[in-house]
Amino acid sequence: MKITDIKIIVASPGRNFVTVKVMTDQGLYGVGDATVNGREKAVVAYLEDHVVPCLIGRDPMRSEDIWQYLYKGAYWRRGPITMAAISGIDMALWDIKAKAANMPLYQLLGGRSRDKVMVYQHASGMDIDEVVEGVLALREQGLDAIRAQVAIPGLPPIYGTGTSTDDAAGKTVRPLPNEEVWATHKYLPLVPRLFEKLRDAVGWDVHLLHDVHHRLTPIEAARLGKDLEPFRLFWLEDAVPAELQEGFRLLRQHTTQPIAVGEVFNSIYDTTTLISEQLIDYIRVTSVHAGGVTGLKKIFDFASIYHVRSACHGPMDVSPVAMGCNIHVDTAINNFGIQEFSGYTEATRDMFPCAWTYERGYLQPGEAPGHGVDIDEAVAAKYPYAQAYLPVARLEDGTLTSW
Ligand code: EZ4
Ligand code: CO
Repeated sequence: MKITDIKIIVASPGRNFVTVKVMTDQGLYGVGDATVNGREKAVVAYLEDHVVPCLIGRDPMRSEDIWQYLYKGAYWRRGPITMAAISGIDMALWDIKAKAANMPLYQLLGGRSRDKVMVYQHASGMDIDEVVEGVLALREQGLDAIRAQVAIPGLPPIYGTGTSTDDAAGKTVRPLPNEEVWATHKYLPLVPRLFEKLRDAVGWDVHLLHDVHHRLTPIEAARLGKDLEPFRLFWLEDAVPAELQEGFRLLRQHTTQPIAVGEVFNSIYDTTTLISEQLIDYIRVTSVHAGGVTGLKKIFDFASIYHVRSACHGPMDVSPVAMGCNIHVDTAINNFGIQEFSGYTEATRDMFPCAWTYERGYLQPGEAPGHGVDIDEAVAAKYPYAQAYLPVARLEDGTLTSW
């Protein structure tokens, strides 16, 4: 089998997606996601100018060799743009391989290790009561795991609380980055109050999660971890900016609160200190940013020997194609933890017909050959690229800060 052509499709059914379609001389094709939210066109240029010309004529079955060719061959290695390009190609190659085998992808990864894939969804609000209502509503819908976020009283809405310019709901009201306001001293006492109320309202059978979104220093995160211990969260996510892996040592020494990180990681080398020193409990890499199916398998297999479990990042900007790959890996590995899942808009679902299914808090990969997610190019053509950015955050005095 030979690769004859690779199409890069950019479309915006409510938000931008970069989709790779690898064509072969045998009529089989594979689909991959290469989206980097807010930097989409950099990946398109990388693929079109530097990847596609090198792959025409190659054997698509050699997914490991092509992964290494693009990774080691780039010389500079890693980085979100390079790794998203590799991820998109890798997903498409695994799709072709599994279609050629006439099997769902999870069979090629070891077969089923579980009956269903547990997800968590997000509840958020402008005040604690609104979040409690949101969590109760998700409980009614069958969710066994729920992430809870609350806005800080007196400050404008921030990302993750459901009303900022670009959050999980995927609304972008203006093309340039929105500037949000952050105040740690107002946030730290608020979050334990939220979870106290939540435990009173929903009890102890449900998994509750919280995303700090990289906004704290290690000692601030340690304080929060200690304060949240009585409420037994499933995890505290992105408690500190993660490029300094050593920051997690201090946090770990101070709290038994389980720790999760990894949505901005793009290689196994971002995880080695955190995993081998057992500084975290869940690794949140995802197929589109961490090297496709091949990258996820390497990272999760490494994590498995240190009792670290998987938790693929899965908001709306991780396309249904990457979500499909995540679900197949989630189904096959032994050390699965949880899968983030925000659902998709109707336009997005029209554009990506898919075999995976969601029902009352759990996902299934489906039995279609390949990863089971396609792209309808006619639908994609109706939604051209629309410039959009993630927000930035400033302290109340105007200092730029992490978000
Ligand atoms: O901010 O995917 O856990 N989920 C998140 C996400 C990320 C976005 C960035 O593009 O924190 O909503
Ligand atoms: Co997050």
